[in-house]
Amino acid sequence: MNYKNIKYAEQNKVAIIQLHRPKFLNALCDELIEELSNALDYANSNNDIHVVILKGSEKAFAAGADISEMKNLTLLSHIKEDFIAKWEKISTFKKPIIASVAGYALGGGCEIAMMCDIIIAADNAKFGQPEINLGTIPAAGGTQRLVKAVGKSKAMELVLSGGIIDAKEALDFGLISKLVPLNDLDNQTALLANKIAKKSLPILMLAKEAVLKSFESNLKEGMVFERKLFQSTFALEDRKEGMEAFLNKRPPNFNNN
Ligand code: DAK
Repeated sequence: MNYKNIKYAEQNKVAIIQLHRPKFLNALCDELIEELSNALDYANSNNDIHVVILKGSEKAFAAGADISEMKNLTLLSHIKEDFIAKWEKISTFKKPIIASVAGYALGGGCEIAMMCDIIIAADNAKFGQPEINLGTIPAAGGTQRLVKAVGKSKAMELVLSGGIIDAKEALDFGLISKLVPLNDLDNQTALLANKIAKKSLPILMLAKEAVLKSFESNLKEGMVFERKLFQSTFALEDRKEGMEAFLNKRPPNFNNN
């Protein structure tokens, strides 16, 4: 695969996608988003891949959408082309995806991190939705997912002031699941990814789908959905294997079916 703005690698059952536009702090230009979308399609179609890690550089996960491209957009261009579709490839990706964040995760950068299932951040990470400073507002979930992650008051503070929070504050508010030293970020992300990658792929996908449902449904609907997915695990060999392995005091040998 010949990418210009990202790097793609596979290690065991984990795909690592690195945003790689260092001169522009990984600003998310159209071409980068297109490549990211293609890489996710590839990781999705490869049955050996169970987990994806999305990372940037030490200085920037991504400093947002590319402002030099964005400045030329018009209402008409937005109406004619729905730019969000390619961005949403991340939020609709069915396998687990971990954002490994160092440095700036601003605007669209913060939004794509929030589209991922888990965010692990280095101690130099900085999160924010500074679109207000550009005379616009977040457009890839920054007013929606952020509220769910950190609550209304903190989300309002960030969206209305364009302020930036550090990794410690992001951890305190529940935006990230883990804060690690910068020099340990890759290692800690890989440890978690490898742990998840050992599980049954179809069961992982069902578990992810069930958790995501909570964003869109009330508790009662979510519980019904969860129960249906729970029941459907009983049609899979891996459910049988998991329980038999426990009862026979041995590790499970999942075959992803
Ligand atoms: N776009 C384009 N270039 C960027 C950039 C960005 N977002 N961020 C940084 N750069 C470029 C800088 O212009 C500079 O380029 P040169 O001058 O060297 O040519 C280079 O990267 C290095 O940046 P700085 O010199 O500024 O580096 P500093 O360390 O001094 O500052 C910074 C780092 C991150 C604080 C600063 O670069 C900064 O404030 N960047 C902009 C952050 C920002 O405002 N981000 C939000 C962008 S709006 C949508 C989906 C999503 C979105 C919109 C629509 N649809 C699907 C419809 C999202 C919108 C946004 O993200």
